[in-house]
Amino acid sequence: MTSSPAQLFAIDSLLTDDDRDIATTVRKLVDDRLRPDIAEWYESGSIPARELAQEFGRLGLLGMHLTGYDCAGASATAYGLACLELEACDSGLRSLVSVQGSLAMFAIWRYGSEGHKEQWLPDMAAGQAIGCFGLTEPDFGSDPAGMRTRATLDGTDWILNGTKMWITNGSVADVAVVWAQTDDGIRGFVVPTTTPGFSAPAIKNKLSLRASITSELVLDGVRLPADAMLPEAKGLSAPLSCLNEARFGIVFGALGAARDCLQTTLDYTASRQIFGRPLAAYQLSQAKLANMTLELGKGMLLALHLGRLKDAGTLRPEQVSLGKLNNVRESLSIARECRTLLGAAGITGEYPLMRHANNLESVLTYEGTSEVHQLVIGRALTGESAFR
Ligand code: TGC
Ligand code: FAD
Repeated sequence: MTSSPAQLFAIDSLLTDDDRDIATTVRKLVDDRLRPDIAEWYESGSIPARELAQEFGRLGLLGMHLTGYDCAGASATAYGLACLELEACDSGLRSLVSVQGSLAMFAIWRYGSEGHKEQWLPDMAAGQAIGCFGLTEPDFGSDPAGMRTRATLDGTDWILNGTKMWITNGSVADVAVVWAQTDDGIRGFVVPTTTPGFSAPAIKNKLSLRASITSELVLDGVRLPADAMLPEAKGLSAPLSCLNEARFGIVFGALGAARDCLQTTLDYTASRQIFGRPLAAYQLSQAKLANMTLELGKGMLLALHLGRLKDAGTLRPEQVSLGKLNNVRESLSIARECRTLLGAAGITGEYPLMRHANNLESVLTYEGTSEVHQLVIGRALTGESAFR
């Protein structure tokens, strides 16, 4: 008799019935609807984003941890588990859901006016409207405080000028949450993407996260009414608080990619005959499998702990950094180690290992690079800020 990594850690015993039901439902969607097509989407570098958003919306996955405005109001842990199941298929699919729910919808839900919420949130929850979140600029990624995009007043209208870079969902978005400097510090704006002066050229030639749309946002004299500004978002802490939400989803999500790699490798090594015996029967293979199982299980315990803290309302940003740093780093390491066990077969698109590993390179970088999270943790430990 064999045990899966999750069974060895008795992960199921830590989940509520609701958590388990949500994970099972998303896993079924992944197996029935997404897994059959993902290799093709990745290879062609295109996804049916609108169709997928509507499908995710029907399941209540968009803004699923938010309340009201047709959002599902699920627990943070359930949201994390949904991210994990989606990322077990591909990080790009989890990205679509993260950016929609944790970044664009959360920004409007937390900082928007009642009008913004009513206009956008129900359609976004249903996947009828797609959102993106423009914080990063070509010269300001880790250091968004330096952003150059500027909003100036012309009478009561706002005029936005600038460029945002690496923006997930940009080219398919109906609404962009754009962060800009004003005379009053950094503020957020709700920008319908049909506004004259707004364009979102897609970024091509990505070798990572190919099943995800990444774009530039060009704001060339975009004129917006006074009420386009998010009234409650004042200063950099507003966009950074949105990042906490998306980073939390990644803490779980990355483990989905790792689980898929490890399961693929357990199956492969059981059937691959080498020197007359299954590859799984060699001590070196088992040492790798045991080490990877330990890291996956420890990552899962950490994710569930952070999920319970978030549900209790006590989760701190530096604790999210602990989870993002550890779980993405270890998942990437698992994906690479699994690749070695498949030998040459591991480099093909027949197996998901290189796809996950390539995707996790982006996940390691976006939502705060590993180095940024080390510095956040370092600051919490020492009281010394080493960013500048
Ligand atoms: P700092 O002085 O530390 O903070 C400025 C103000 O913000 C507050 N704050 C936070 N608030 C909420 N949550 C957090 N995590 C916060 N971190 C800081 C802070 O208390 C302060 O408030 P106040 O009231 O005193 O003004 O700011 P800093 O300029 O020194 O920067 C700190 C640093 C480097 C940690 C921050 O800039 C950072 O996190 N940089 C990384 C940028 C990043 O992660 N960008 C992600 C863009 S979105 C994305 O990648 C989407 S990918 C999505 C996908 O496809 O899945
Ligand atoms: P840089 O900030 O230039 O960093 C380069 C290197 O310097 C990194 O290794 C970094 O860790 C290191 N470094 C930075 N600061 C320090 C320091 N103080 N000390 C030591 N080392 C340091 N952004 C959005 O706003 N919205 C999105 O939807 C979005 N989606 C993305 C999708 C993809 C596929 C990718 C790849 C990125 C996306 N991003 C998005 C941008 C992402 O958040 C940035 O790439 C990330 O914040 C890092 O910024 P950068 O690429 O400019 O790297």
